[in-house]
Amino acid sequence: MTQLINNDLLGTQNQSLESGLKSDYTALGEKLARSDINIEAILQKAKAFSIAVPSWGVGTGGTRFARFPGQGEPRNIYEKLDDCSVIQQLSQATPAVSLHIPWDRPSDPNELRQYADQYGLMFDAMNSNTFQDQANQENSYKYGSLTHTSQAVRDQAIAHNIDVVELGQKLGSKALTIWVGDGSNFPGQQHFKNSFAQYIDSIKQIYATLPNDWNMLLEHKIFEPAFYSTVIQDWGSSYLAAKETGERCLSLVDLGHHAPNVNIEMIVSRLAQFGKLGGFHFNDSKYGDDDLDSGSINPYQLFLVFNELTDIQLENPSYSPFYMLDQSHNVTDPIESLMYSAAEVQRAYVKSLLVDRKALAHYQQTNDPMMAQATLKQAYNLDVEPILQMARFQSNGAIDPIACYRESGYRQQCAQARPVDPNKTGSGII
Ligand code: PSV
Ligand code: MN
Ligand code: MN
Repeated sequence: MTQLINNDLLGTQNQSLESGLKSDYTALGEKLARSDINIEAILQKAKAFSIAVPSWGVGTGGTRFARFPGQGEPRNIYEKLDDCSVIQQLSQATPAVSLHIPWDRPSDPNELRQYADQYGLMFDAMNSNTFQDQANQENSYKYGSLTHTSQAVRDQAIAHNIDVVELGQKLGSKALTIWVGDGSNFPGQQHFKNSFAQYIDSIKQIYATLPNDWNMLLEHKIFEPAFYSTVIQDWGSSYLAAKETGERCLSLVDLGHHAPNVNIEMIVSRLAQFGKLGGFHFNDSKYGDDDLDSGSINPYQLFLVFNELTDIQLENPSYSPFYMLDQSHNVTDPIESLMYSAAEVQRAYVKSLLVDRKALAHYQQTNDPMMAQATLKQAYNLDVEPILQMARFQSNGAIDPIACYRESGYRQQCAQARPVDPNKTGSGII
């Protein structure tokens, strides 16, 4: 397998941290054993955890005001895969990449698949894009796409999604994620019922062409780019559309797509209870769809989301929704952010495995809110870093991914090999 970070360097780095890790891991194992938790069982689950990296996340995002490109940014999908392979090599938690079409459309899908294969990378859910006009496109999406008043525009958007599925099949993907920004900026601009009916009609046509082993994931978002109303604005609309469409049409929860303070973990529970929770876009936010690094603002919320997921998996062990990081990196090195964020999501997952569910059920049943919340906090407050480090170490990743990455000089090599493209500065798009 091709590896872009020198393995000797990785080995030397790990060696210098190994004995410290082993004593931390032993101490944590003893502590957990006192609560009848077998650290080795948790370690195996941590090692099996994975989350997809978005191809667009390895470039600097930018805001609608400006984009400040970083050094050595990837200039095409092949260079993006190079960066994704570094993230996977060091973090050992991100074996798949999620593509956005047309941003990442390959001229030869087989060649792209082989390129990913050499790194052992796979392709996760495919993302269609009908929120921007593409070059040489007949109809504009200015007033919407899958929900547009004009049948011709809707047909064009449907055809694009079908095309993305066909491409994804060649790459080994198994899901299509649909997010549309369709909506309105003024009261009265759009007929609520008609636009939602048009959306459902459109996604039914896409669903009809979906391969049998594929899922279709509907992503809701409260606002932006539409500022008065958005057609798929909430989990209710997403659920209704998914239910109308078919069994393999599911809802996807992006953590940044809700009003501040909304109880997202409860949305997770509701969707799962009725068999419609299909996937996640992880990120964090303070105000809106900020796309900040996962766990950087509200790590407790992230833990509470995983607390629900672990609860669901107790009843249904084979349940595995699609996980992807959906972040925009403006002031950090995207590779560092994605490695760190993958570990933060993994951390929330591991902590959720440590919740004493028998005790929690008892405190819920006997109406003891103090002890119920303390039971969650007991797991959340544990420092599980040794488990995450050991998971990476035993999988040939880095005990300290960011230190190893910085030591490798990978970014500096990219800066030489990939000079900044002056056409890609200026205003941001996502
Ligand atoms: C929209 O805000 C979103 O979260 C969707 O997932 C898009 O595909 C992604 O951001 C990238 O623009
Ligand atoms: Mn998203
Ligand atoms: Mn978003």
